Amino acid sequence: IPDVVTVGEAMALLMARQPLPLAEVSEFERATAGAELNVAVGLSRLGYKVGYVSALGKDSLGRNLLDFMQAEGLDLRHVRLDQQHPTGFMLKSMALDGSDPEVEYFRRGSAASHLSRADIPSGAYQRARLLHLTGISPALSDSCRDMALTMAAQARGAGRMVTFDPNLRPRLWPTQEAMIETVNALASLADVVMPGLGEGKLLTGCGDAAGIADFYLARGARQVVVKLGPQGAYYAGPEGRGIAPGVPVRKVVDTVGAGDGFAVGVISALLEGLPLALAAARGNAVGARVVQFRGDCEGLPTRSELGLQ
Ligand code: KDG
Repeated sequence: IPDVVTVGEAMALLMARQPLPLAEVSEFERATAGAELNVAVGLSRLGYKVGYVSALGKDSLGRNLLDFMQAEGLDLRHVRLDQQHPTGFMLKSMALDGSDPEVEYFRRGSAASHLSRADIPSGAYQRARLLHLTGISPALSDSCRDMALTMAAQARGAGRMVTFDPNLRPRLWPTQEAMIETVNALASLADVVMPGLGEGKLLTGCGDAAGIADFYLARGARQVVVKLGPQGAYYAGPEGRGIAPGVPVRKVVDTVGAGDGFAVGVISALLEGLPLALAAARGNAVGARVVQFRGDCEGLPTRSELGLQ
């Protein structure tokens, strides 16, 4: 039985080696991407058994991802190989000043976008302690949205912990209204909701972190952590509220993946029974490490790199 189950799209990532607009870059470095995959990898590096549910095309990008996921020790029993549809990929620019890089997706019609309710694992996966979801998979297609909502409702109904990162990707949604509606529907099925401050404002209409936390607590969340970037995170739950201060970083190399690193820190700490304040602090520590690496998941630490037993 895995400790954690997550579902999402794994993508090949081509990272620019030159600080130019993507259309002018001639050299790329190959890596991997996918918000839930990053979380899966991070939790696996911290010693957890993670079941990753996904679909890959039967192509070289899919084989490369499978090798990577195997090397990271993920449980891949429920990664389906799709004969008909390709593995998605994305390009990422090199940002030299710590700003968010330019990202371009090639994922429409991908194998993972064809995931559906029929891919929901039964058996051991239904007994995992925790299900982690983001707002990306439900954006991929109607069948993916149905799958994510069904998995969340099942896990919640069975009393398993559900963690949720809205991870808003407006360009994957037909309209902003559809995005807000589905993401908030998923959030209301989660025990722990972890929006960024900007995302939280857009999703709730509230102007500050405390208001965002109140919004989700009133809709069924037990704990809310709002990411404040370099300022750290605001947390609210039954044990109280407060700010876990940000961890200073010498140089921000690439911001992408910081939120996933944050989720890794929070989830691992909650699995260890730590209070939310310490979980948010660990989230900050992992996020701060991830922004110092170019890849989306290269900076995810092992236990000893994080100073843990
Ligand atoms: O959170 C990091 C992700 O943005 C990245 O790895 C790719 O899943 C991804 C997406 O859809 O943006």
